Amino acid sequence: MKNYKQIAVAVFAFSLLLGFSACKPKNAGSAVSSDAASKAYVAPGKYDEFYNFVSGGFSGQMSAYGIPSGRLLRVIPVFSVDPEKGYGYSEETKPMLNTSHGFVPWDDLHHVQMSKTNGDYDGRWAFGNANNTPRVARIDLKTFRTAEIIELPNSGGNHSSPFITENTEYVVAGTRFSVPPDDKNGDIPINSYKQNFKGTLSFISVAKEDGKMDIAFQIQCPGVNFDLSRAGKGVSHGWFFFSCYNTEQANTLLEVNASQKDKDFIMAVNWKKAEEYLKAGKGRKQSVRYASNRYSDITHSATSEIKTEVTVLDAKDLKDICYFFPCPKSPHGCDVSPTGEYIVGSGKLAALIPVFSFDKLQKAIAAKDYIGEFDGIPILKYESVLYGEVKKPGLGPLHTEFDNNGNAYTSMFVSSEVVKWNIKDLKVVDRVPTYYSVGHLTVAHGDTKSPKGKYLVAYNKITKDRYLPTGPELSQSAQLYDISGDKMQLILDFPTIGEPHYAQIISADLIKNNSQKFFKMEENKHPYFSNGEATTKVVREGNKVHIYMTAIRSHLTPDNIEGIRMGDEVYFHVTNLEQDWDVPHGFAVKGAANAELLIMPGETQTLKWYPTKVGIYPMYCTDFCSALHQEMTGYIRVSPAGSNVPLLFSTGKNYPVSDTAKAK
Ligand code: RUQ
Ligand code: CUA
Repeated sequence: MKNYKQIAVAVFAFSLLLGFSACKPKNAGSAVSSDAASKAYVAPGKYDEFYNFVSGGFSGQMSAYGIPSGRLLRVIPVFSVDPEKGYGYSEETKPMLNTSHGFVPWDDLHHVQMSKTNGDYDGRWAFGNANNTPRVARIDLKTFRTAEIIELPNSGGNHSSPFITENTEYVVAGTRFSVPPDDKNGDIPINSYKQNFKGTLSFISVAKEDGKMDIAFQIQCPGVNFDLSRAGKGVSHGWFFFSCYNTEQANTLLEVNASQKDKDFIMAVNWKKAEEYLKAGKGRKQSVRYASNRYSDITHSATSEIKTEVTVLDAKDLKDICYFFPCPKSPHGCDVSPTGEYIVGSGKLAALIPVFSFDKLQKAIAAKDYIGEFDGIPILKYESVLYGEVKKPGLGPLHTEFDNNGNAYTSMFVSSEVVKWNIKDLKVVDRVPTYYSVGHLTVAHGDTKSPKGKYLVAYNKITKDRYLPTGPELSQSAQLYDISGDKMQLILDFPTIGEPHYAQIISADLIKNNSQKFFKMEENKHPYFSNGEATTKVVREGNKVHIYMTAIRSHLTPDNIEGIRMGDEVYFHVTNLEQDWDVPHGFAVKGAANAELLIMPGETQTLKWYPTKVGIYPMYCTDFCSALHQEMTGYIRVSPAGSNVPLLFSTGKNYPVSDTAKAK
């Protein structure tokens, strides 16, 4: 029973974390003062100053809001199929969700990261992680669409991901679950964790011009859980910091067994050094399988390729890449100040917030100020790396972001508050309640070298009594605070899609002027593109029928099709002929078992359809596109297998009845 006391403490602390006694602030309903409404008010027809990209958690999507209004602008489908956009249903987008496990139609997206140039957002791409089947996605902010998804081998639970270096050199992903490497026999006892399980960090390169991602290298690390991370910046550019928990290396009942130690670690990774080793050929080629999926705005189609090799650097052998330093207690967030000098570790179970110094870290490494090793990785002395501790910040610190006046803002899950403290003297200067149990928070440009301050949004895990009830599941809440003054002020609550984890707030100016208005017809290289109504046709190849169709206000061409037979596999390749902003057409046919299409101007999209009965099937445009939208319809005739009804298609004319014959 030697650990009884530790276990009791850990269980108590975790029961707090689980929300049994999460504090509900007093005056929850009346904390918004009367001038708040005007601060969040964006007049009808006026634009918001910022975009807020918010993860959807278990919905697998990302959503874009306007700040300060809290208006939901768009849900961007990323790791889950989305009937609103046909994503994952149209033949063109299905390959985006391919993995080495086959087609995976949903996942769990936790973290959003904007691409950066010189340590600040550049408005080109947003990245997101799939937590379950480990992947990283890149969203093109011209189109607000997922442009690429790359799978990560040697990983399980891709949580400390995707975090980005100051010029988007790398997107980094640390595995949450350590697992046996993919090329080893994984059919081993689970309790051989300590011998056989490894933690892997993936460094994904991002091509400067077009953003294409590739796994540049992986670093194999000791088997622990990697939770979150941040790239160094400014003085610490060239380094990465990862919070690690379960340094107990437990494989069961982690809530107790991974909470034994007073301190876990933050791991500092010298990625410039890792690059040198890679160049010097110190990496080991490992055979693996992972999918690389890319969407083209020219072919309007995605391709999926299975890749079979990664280069792995071993942190144990290549001594000066990785260093641990202790961090109390089960650290979650690991955040880096705007100058890059301070690293803030947030121990979920700690009663203080340790702030580490990059300068001291460098000196401690040079002096080999080690207190030991963990699985071959040196552990630096806590005091040698520590800048100082924020005392009595609150309970359950999770995540920290920064403003432009030298302040840090930390979310406190257990005490349900945001705590503002000064980076230099580590004194708490303000605190404000959240409703309730805040997880992530974000400040405008709050993880960059030049934060904008102004607004902070808290993303809460519990919302009881904030909104009209909606059955057993209540919508999650985001709360907007004005942080421009000395005192933080709550100015707005707004519901979110799915469960929000991390989010970022970016100046609208960086995105709005580049927004793509439509796709140019002359650039369309889709293999089943029709460049006008004159080139529409219906082609039979055995039991496959390809319908080259066009849509324009307010008709489909062809809109009468006969000669389809039972047993046919029918492909509607619909090109939207419009060349103007905001004129999508939709497409649906009765009995379609996958979904509908939504086709943007100049784009071609394909719906695959198996007719299930002989008869007449209506089809129509599903997007209200003009006053005559209800007229944008057509019919398809399906005859029995082996029928001799000729293949006929038309718009605006009728064939003589004799041509269309009767079914045999
Ligand atoms: S997590 S509530 Cu998945 Cu980013 Cu911290
Ligand atoms: Cu096209 Cu309605």
